[in-house]
Amino acid sequence: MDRRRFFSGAVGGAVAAAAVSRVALASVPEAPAQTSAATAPPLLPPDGRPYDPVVTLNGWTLPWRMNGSVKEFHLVAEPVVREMAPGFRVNMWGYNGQSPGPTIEVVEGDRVRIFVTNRLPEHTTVHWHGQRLPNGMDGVGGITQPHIPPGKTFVYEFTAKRPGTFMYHPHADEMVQMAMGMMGFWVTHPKDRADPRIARVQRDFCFLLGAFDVEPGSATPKVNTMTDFNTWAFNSRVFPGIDSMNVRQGDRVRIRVGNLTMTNHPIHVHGHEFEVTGTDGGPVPPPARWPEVSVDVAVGQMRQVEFVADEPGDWAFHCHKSHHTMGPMGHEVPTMIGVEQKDLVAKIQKLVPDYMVMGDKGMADMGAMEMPLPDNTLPMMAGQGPFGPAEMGGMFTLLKVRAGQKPGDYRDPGWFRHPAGTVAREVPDDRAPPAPRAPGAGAAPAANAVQKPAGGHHH
Ligand SMILES: [Cu+2]
Repeated sequence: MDRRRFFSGAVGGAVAAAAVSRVALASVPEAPAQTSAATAPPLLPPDGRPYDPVVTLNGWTLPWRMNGSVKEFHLVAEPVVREMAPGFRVNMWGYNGQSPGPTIEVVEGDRVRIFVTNRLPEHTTVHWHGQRLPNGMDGVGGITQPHIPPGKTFVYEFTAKRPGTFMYHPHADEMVQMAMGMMGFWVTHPKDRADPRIARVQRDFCFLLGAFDVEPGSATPKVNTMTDFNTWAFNSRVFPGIDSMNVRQGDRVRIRVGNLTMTNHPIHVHGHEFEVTGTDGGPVPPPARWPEVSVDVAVGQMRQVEFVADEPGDWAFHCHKSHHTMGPMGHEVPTMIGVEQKDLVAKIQKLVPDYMVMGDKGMADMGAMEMPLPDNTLPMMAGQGPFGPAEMGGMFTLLKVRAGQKPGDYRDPGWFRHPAGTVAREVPDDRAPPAPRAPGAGAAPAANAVQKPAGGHHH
């Protein structure tokens, strides 16, 4: 019930950005903050040059103030509590009330001034990843600028020279600050809306890939982790807490993904082929594009993919590393497929009371099982679909394509209603053709032999 309400209320709900700080210095614009993890509707530009705004998955766009011809933004680096999924709250560092920070949207050629206030317990900087700018605005602490001490406000100013997909993040105590969630998205829209390299699209989604090491039962990421991350996120949310991308059938859809984790993520779409139309270096020239259904987003990269959403349905959209679509789990769990463990478990639990076993028929059991979990931890595989448990977590969401979705409507349309006869279904044994086996194949292991014994295949 909670999840349903969360999904359906995510986009339609009020996401008014409240001004939480009246900065003493009159020349510094207010710093809006956002406390809801719902996907905010696109921020239609109230002034400045026109553009087609993006939608940040479980995030929002930072409002600005025009000062003469300069767009002024105010970021506040600060500790935040991010609800990574309903009931799972994590202490992070972020910007303006959230991790990741708000998306910054500007237009090619805009003069941009960004005030950055540091409310962290240690110094920080902001690096504008991918931008052409004066060297002293590049945000590398100690190299191109002094660090921003706690309590101080610095200002960055440059012209957004080229259109494309960018990110921002600290270049100060980087491993800790990024492990704590400090990152944000930046989109520079083309000045010329008829730019032949950049199609106009009906839906333009963006999010950052994130990895955290949150010990089950705790609420603060470990910051010295280098490889053993256990919580894989789109915009610091994990499935089933990630909103679906809801589009109208026939829409041209753009999805922009940035990777600030420490490993690569093959991002995969079901039911459609996409083209990479832009990278961290800018638009890909149209003759250099090719269709595919997965694109690897390496560390520090951004990729933007586009396709026409012409197949109605609820299509999975996820990282294809299968352990990145799972919630936290122990790293030392042995494979138990095929192992009879009835008696073993009781014996081990006498020695190790918390001992949990991986299922002897795979791990699908665990999606349905109510296991005792520490407080503030996600089930390892969660999410309920219309046909049962989804056995997914982490970097997973849905692309929902509907003929009836209105232009500009981002609300969740609910589960897809499959036309009669179009869902995989059970058939009686005698309706199935014979199942040939590879010549010389051995007998199936006992644990897999759930069906009637095949017979005649023992050599
Ligand atoms: Cu991944």
